[in-house]
Amino acid sequence: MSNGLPADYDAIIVGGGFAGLYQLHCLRRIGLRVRLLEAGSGVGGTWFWNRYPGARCDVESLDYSYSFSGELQQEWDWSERYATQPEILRYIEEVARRFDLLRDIQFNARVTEAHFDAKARRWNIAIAGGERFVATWCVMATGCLSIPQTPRFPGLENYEGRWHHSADWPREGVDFRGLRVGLIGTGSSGVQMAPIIAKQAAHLTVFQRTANFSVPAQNEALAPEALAKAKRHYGERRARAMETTTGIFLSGCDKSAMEVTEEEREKEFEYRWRGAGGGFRMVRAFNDLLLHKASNDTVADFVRAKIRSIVNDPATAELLCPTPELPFGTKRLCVDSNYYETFNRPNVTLIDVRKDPIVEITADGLRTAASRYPLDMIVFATGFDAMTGALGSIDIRGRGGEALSEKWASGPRTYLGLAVAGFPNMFVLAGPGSPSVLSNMVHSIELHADWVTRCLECLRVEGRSVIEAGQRAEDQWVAHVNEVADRTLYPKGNSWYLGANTPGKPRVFMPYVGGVPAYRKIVTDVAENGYEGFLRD
Ligand code: N01
Repeated sequence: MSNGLPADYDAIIVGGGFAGLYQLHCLRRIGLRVRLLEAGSGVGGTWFWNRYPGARCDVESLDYSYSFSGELQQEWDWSERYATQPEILRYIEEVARRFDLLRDIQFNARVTEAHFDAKARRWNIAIAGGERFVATWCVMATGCLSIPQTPRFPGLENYEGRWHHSADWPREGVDFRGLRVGLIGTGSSGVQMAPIIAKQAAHLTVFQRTANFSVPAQNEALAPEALAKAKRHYGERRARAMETTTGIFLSGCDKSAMEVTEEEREKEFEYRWRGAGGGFRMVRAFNDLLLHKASNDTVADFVRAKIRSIVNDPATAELLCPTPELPFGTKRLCVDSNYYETFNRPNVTLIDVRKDPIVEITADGLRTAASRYPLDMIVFATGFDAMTGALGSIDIRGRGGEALSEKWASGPRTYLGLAVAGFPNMFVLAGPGSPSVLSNMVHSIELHADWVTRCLECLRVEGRSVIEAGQRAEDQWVAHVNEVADRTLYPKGNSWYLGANTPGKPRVFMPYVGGVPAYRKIVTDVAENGYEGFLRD
């Protein structure tokens, strides 16, 4: 803005994680002038911020990686089945370097405002500090889990120890040695962290409000021969993954849990728990675990029996067992390495804060309704304002000044999860209304970024400069997203998929549960039919 005017681009991309980086690469390839604005001081998005001990992906590295470049795919060597945060961050940094992306990225640039000027047909965008940009296209690659949530316990400001949130972890790391550490939250982040903190801290107290299901990752080093073999068949692996509901290469069983004998069921669950590589394979043990309660109960009972067999103290084991009100897998399944075993350590205590809620943070620790817990450090693994939080943190205004936050006051409304009626020329990548967090995010990101790129190319060829989701198409899509979710057990779990973890948030199932192949066909058909449901000018 050296001449006082906003910097002018064809496209602004907000966010420098997996989605934003690939979108930048694609849009540059079709010759657009693009600026990517990133709030952090480096690339990586979620993998930049979530540096807590034990952070690793719950999707296997060979799948949770870009497929667009055969060379990258062949030349990058993953060291473990489930990559750690540092390794994923190194990978993303390598992608930025290899494709020369950094020159178009502005770091420490938190977007605060994006207003559409209908007359000029352009987006006016501002970042914290006041710098302004204008662009024809605005792509929101802001992530689904990028606004951390720290509960507003009274007294936190007077706490004399140190506290950290899992998603805003100090870059220099944290030394737990000799400390009495309190960990609040037992979702994926808490479950990954607890075993590692327990090994270092003098004492770890885990404050659990809801027990969730966790299955072992069965993580292991990827031996060079295994990696070489996987790479020889990478194309096949990707193709098979794309035909699964989640876009992840995992073998599934095509039978109902009710079709087989109890012995066969146990054998299948045991195999997936132990032998087959752990993780989300358990969800694929039968084809109706997330559809029918009776089938779901069988896997829920299996995991509860495992917890009771691992945890020595019966009262602690019971407390770790999810209650029947939470169907297995309806809250995101946790994938762990030695989580339940951690509660057999003499320096670990589990506290039920559902029964005895946290009432305040004191200068020297934490107080529940019935007890006091002196703590040198508190770790919040309390999650995110998921899926809509990042967009909600930007003042986004569409045609006529309508605020996105108002339009979404009763839950997010999109057409295909890609665009919003009333907000022309804005695209959302892998957000609400698309398979997103229920799928291999990297696959869904590539699908969306490719779709947006092709769309902008078509518009250019046709000499158009505006595209907007039609209201009717959006209404029909929202109804479809809800209807498909209601056919499953998902809405029965009080999860962040529903916004249930954020006080005051409307209870709406946000991701599209219809599966990756069905979704890909829908968005491809829409494009091939001349962007059916969109208005173009
Ligand atoms: O957050 P969460 P997360 N008092 O929302 C508790 C991805 N991820 O950061 O269930 C007491 O799941 C809350 O309790 P409750 C993954 O998609 C992936 O762990 O609301 N407790 C819950 O136990 C994941 O699902 C990976 O009753 C409070 C916990 O905090 C998503 O990120 C790793 C509380 C929050 O769990 C989010 O995971 C990490 C309060 N006031 C994350 N408020 C992998 O790839 C909240 N809690 C493996």
